Amino acid sequence: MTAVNDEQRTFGPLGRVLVIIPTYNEAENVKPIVQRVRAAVPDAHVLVADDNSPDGTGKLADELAAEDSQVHVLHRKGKEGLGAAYLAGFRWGIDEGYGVLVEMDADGSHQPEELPRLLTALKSADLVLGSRWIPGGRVVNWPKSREYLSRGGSTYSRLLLDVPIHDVTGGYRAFRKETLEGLGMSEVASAGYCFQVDLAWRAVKAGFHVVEVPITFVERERGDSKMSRNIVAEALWRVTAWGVSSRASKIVGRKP
Ligand SMILES: Nc1nc2c(ncn2[C@@H]2O[C@H](COP(=O)(O)OP(=O)(O)O)[C@@H](O)[C@H]2O)c(=O)[nH]1
Ligand SMILES: [Mg+2]
Repeated sequence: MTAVNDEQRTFGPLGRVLVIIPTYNEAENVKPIVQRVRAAVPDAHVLVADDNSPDGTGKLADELAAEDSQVHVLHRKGKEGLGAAYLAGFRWGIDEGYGVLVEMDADGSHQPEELPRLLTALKSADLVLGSRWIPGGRVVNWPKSREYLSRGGSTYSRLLLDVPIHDVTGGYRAFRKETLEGLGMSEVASAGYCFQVDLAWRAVKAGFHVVEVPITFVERERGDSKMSRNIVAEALWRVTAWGVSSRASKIVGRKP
């Protein structure tokens, strides 16, 4: 799918790193996660993208930003979903001149201590995905029901969309700025977890070199998951609709 053989490709320097952490009611988690990122990758900057959390997460993030010039806060007007928060964060980061944009949950599931490995892999890739479902990847303290949903969602998306990715719903990722600029961010409408499928699929279709590296995903200890039936339903109908329409266009476009 890539225009040139990946081995022949040269990848430019990474540039400055921005770790984007979307938050909605993460008051117990925001300080520890920002501190862990700052300790694990001291050169990186952090952007907390808060959807006006009623529990005061945004104010706590402001306190962190006041003490540390490498911490920034994007205050959004209300809860609009993970996808919208990331898109706003990506735009902010690209405008501010960062070369690498990282996605990371606030709840500690994505361990900042693993970020150096993702960044190393990005030196010879356009997009790096932290993967639970390749050898070396694992989940800790996850209920079996969540594991089946995640594995099932990834397998369904992989087969239907024909993406060669094992963990396509995961949200621990590092993008080069050029990758985000080249995958048509302005057309992304997905709000919930299918946002992750959407971006990965777009990156593969655009011919970018996408690499999975194993991660250990640790279930949150504090605060509540924002996972809902609506989020699962959105992912199911959107992925199904994408799969059907891309297959239909392949059949129509096929030469006899
Ligand atoms: N800004 C923003 N962040 C969100 C929203 N929904 C979820 N998040 C954040 O996205 C991350 C992943 O959500 P989480 O509830 O842990 O999902 P789970 O790990 O699948 O159970 C966390 O940092 C949440 O605070 C939202 O609507 N807006
Ligand atoms: Mg979580």
